[in-house]
Amino acid sequence: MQMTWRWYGINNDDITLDHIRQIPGVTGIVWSLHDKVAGEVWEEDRIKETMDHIRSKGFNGDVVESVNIHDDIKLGNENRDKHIDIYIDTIRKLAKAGVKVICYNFMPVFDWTRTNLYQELEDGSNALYYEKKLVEGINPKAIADLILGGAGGKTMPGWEPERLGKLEELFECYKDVDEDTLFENLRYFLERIIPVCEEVDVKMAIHPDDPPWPIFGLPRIIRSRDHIRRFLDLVDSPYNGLTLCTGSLGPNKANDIPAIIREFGDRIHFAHIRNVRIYENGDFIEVSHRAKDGNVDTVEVVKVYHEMGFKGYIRPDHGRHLWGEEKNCRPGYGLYDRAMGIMYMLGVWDLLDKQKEEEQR
Ligand code: DNO
Ligand code: MN
Repeated sequence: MQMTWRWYGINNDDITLDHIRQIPGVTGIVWSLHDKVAGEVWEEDRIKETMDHIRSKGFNGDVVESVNIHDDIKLGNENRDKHIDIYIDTIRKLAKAGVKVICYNFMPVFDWTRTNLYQELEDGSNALYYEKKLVEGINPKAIADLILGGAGGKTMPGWEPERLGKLEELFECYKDVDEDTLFENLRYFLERIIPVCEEVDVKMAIHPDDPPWPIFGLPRIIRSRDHIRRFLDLVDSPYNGLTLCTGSLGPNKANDIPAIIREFGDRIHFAHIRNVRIYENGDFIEVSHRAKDGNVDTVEVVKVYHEMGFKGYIRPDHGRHLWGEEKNCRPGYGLYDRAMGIMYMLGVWDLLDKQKEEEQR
């Protein structure tokens, strides 16, 4: 296992690499060029500048999250090949710079969706919250306004104001795209990119849909054990793999996450770990990484990774906002709760290492 931290880039993150150096056990920085919208070319010098900066602080920059996919690819329209060519160009450039894993998602229109970015918890901290009824009752534009308004101008991956300005048009384009069509469009994309990934040794790692159910009538196809199986079978190559995000699969109690990790372990290249608390009415809130605080058995999750000798990358995913970060930090990406999450995971991991050593003696 290699512990990593998601960082938003030079001059784009209040949390610097010097801060991150002080968190025990972190060896890698998960990065992206966050000003790039889906379909834009990534320049080699920008990639090099970021990689050099990351390496100068003693980290590796092996994982990029994300290179976003243009809607023309998800829609499977006549412009898709042009956008796939650009995607391949980015894969090649990232490989040249030493990147090993690319995380992406295939959610139409919206990336992760929440109704309140700063919902207060009983301890006075706050966190990302999803109110099921609200999403069922309002239109997509209202959600987009709510999220972009709440973020106070900070870049948030998947929520690019440029793209979301054209929501109505986008929804119109997706009106005939159902689950099967979306799977076919994903297959087309993978069949073109995976041979390149095999050639340049870059592993693709799809991120599950968040929340793990369809919203606003849009299909969502990476959200359960069966969906993941179908996805992996589209192109049966180790380079076609997963980002296994416990917080994204977590809000659906039917998802047995430890069992999913056991089953698909050899195709997991990147593990996102976080916890969610699910309420009876289907609402959920993001809580600390501690297993007892929510519905995801994070201890069991770490245990399964340990048992299988997981060699991939792990990062704490979203955390709560605390100790002055409330309403100030990039939603889900404060310093303190994620740092505590790392210590929690490493605590479990180190104990398991010790037990294993003792068994072998
Ligand atoms: C939440 C985050 C996601 C992720 C993208 C990857 O769980 O990990 O927003 O960054 O979906 O494309
Ligand atoms: Mn995640």
